[in-house]
Amino acid sequence: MSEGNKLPITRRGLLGATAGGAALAGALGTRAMLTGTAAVGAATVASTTSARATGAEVGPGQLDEYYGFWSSGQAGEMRILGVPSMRELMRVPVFNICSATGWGITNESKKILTEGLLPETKEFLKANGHEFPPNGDLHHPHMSFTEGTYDGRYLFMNDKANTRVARVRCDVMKCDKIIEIPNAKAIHGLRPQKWPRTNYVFANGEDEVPMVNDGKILDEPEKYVNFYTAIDADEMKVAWQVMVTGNLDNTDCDYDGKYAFSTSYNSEMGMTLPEMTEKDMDHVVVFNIKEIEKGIEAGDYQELNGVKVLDGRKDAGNKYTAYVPIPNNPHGCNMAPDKIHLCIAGKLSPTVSVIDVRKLDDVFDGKIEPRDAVVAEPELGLGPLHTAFDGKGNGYTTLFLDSQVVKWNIEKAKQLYAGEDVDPIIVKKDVHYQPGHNSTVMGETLEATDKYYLTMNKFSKDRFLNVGPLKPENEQLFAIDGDDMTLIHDGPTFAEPHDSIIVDPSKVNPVSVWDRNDVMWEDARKQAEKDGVDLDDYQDTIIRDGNKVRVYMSSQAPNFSIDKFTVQQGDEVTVYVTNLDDIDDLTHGFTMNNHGVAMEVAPQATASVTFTAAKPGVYWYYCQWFCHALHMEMRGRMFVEPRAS
Ligand code: K7E
Ligand code: CUA
Ligand code: CA
Repeated sequence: MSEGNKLPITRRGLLGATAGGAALAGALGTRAMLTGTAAVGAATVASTTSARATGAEVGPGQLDEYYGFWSSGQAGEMRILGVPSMRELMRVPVFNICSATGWGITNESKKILTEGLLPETKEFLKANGHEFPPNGDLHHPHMSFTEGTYDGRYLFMNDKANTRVARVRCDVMKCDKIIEIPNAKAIHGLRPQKWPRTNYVFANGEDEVPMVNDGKILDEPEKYVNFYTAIDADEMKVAWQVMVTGNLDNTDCDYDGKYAFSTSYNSEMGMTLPEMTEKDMDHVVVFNIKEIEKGIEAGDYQELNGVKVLDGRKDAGNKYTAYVPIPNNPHGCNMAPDKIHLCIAGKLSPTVSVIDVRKLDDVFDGKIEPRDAVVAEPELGLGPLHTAFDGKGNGYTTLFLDSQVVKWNIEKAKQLYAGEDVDPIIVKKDVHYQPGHNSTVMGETLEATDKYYLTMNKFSKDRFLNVGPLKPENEQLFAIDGDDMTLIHDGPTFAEPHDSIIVDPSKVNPVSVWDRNDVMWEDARKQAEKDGVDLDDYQDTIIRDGNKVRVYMSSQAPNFSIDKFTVQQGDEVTVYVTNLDDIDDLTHGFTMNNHGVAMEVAPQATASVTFTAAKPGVYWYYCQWFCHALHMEMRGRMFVEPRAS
């Protein structure tokens, strides 16, 4: 080997020198090729080989065993993956603007993005040239529950960046509601109520601000507060809020409908890093749902920005909240499917604190101290962030600093806490690298399984071809149904899937074609009625209404029913497209050249978009979803006449 060909002596170099990228990919087989994990580390090669023997492989054309619903962090969308192949099946725009589907461009999506904003937010966004926030930070997607398990109706998710909560309809996999939460700032933790059903979605603000945040109080942290919010899940309206001491991070709730929980890493109410990490103990706030509902009935609240706010601060002297001391800047908050154990990850403490939720009645009755509800606190490793469960009494906790997952037994952790000489740790596995959230199949429901374990890693370091200074993150899937945890997938992901849930397909049943009566285009239907147009059975119609022009057309491969229309410079033009095709995959689109306009029109849907025809000339519109052999020909012209004046 000449000097120039010599590979540097690194793990990567050794691997490349022995096998070579392509040969290695071949050895890994089809499923690794499909998921793009051609050149991975030595540990993975061995693991993948054994995984193939477990039958976790999903061949071409085969369906996955499970749905995965993924967040995307600062990308603002929700993603749907197939598990175990980890193939990305769909992206559902929520808080982001989407070029492909027209989310944030169509009238239907703009309505959803704006109608739930607070009036003052609309005002200051306008000053920044926006109708709605153009970004979002989606951390926590969770499905609606009935009696402790997923019911396939909705997915709920938070936007930390703009203090919002969104709902996605599982029948069509589109967002139908987004609300901004008043008073609170930076909605982070989010969980739907598990029992008896998701009447509430619980969401906590992370950032502390003055109660009335109007600029009169600024750098006076002692006057800051934080809010915990319960949202009516059916109405998507805030039901109540509770003011708390300290900030809040992540939230979960029990399987009895009695309590909700939220971690606080800043019980100090510090404003700087040294202040926020000053104390050894922070806390978990326990919210007593029945007492809170009673308090509202009794009128024990103040109304703030249209929301009933109860005082649940530490010294408020009521039964709305209890504060359980927890070490040290805790983060993850995960309720075990045994209905008993709440696991709080210590983050700066190497421990997970286990709270027996059955003891909380006694805490609220003053019979025991809050800290007495802690029944185990095993030392698991450095930087514990989140815990997943297998329904077999075990927890799987991510260790951010150790770059490991630790599988441990809850019962043994309790025995250890009680003074017995047992080791609760079953196995530790390296993950690559710096894991945050994790999930198991149906793991946050009463139907938790020990099929697969997913770890969502913040860093990929040297695992993939270098793509520049911004690196992908990395996700790894393990089979956990054997004695060991076997790595079966290792693949990159774009920013930043914080969290995910893995759902049995028996719970989810999306339609393939829209129902013509869907509420999504209710406004278009009403406008059409006013214009004497029946959206379900109409002649092509162009309505002029002052300087407003409404163009109603249909699409049927490979044609728009209108191949040209004329407007005048300065007209406000609304184009309504109804897709008359009604078979799978036959989505059309409508893109108007040079107007920043594009939208998806899926089978049997109506979509509309409004723009100003500003400059005289000829403009072609076209279908941007490849629908037919003559898809390129699926286009037409808009003539913009100079305004006669
Ligand atoms: Cu741990 Cu926002 Cu759920 Cu990310 S949070 S990791
Ligand atoms: Cu219709 Cu492409
Ligand atoms: Ca702290």
